Amino acid sequence: PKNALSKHDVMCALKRIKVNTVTKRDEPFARYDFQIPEGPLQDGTFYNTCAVVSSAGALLGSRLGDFIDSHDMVLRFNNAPTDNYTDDVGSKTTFRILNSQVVSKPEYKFLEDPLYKGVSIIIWDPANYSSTLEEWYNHPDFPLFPVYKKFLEETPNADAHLLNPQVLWSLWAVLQNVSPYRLRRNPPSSGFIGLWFSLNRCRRVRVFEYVPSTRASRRCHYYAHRDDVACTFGAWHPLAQEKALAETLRDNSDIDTFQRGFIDITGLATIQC
Ligand code: NCC
Repeated sequence: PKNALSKHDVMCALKRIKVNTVTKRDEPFARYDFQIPEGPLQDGTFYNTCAVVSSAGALLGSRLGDFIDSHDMVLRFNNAPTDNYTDDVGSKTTFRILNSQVVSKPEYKFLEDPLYKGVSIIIWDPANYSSTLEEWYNHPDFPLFPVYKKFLEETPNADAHLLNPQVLWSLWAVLQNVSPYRLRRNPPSSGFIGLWFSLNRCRRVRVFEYVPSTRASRRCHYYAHRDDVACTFGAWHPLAQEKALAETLRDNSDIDTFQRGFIDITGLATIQC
């Protein structure tokens, strides 16, 4: 059976996928003089405890803010705010993972909004399965590259990197390998990218309202009124598969998971493969 991978196998599969971001020496980015910072994200800092805060509506009323802020690193997604929601989601942000819509669509004001200043940023956009960086540059899903270039030029000490799109398909392959049925070839959600990134950088990772707790509702985001169950269970992203996999990796109690609303996963550094 295809779903016979052990937890250890899955951890090792995730560990084999390296945090690969575009460098200023990669073409075509070198030729167009993108001011991509030299070092790895946050200079490669390794953290003790990390909080990955999903944007799920179920965070509303959770009062998990202080607990989230007690982590050494806090990772958030897209335009998810903390102002006005700190009781439930905390106020600290170390990283943001952004999809290319948030970078490129004027409504998100990526260049102006203080939400994107003073934090480290990982940007992703899906290239075709076997595209080169050159092909990706010419045919991104959303027109992120000119905006990213401008951000690097306008933001002193920007720590903003592009995830190599190959990583997305490597992550997708892990999801496919644990799935008993065939997945559509759509990239994982920002949430799964954040989970994988944190497992690489942290001794312990807590992921908030990714595996839905008893607070789960039809509400999409904690910060907006819109109802849409697809946000929690997936439509385009293989979200249900991501969450099923994440649930198998947890080593905390059912009370934590389903009442308090977080899963706890050991980082990849100590896993022997
Ligand atoms: O909604 P989104 O994700 O920004 O949420 C971030 C991550 O939190 C997890 N999540 C969210 C809502 C929910 N009810 N349950 C959850 O578990 C998911 O893991 C999700 O990845 C994205 O992944 O980038 C996504 O972005 C939005 C949207 O582009 C941004 O919010 C900007 O407005 C996508 N929605 C649309 O394109 C309409 C969404 O599909 C995925």
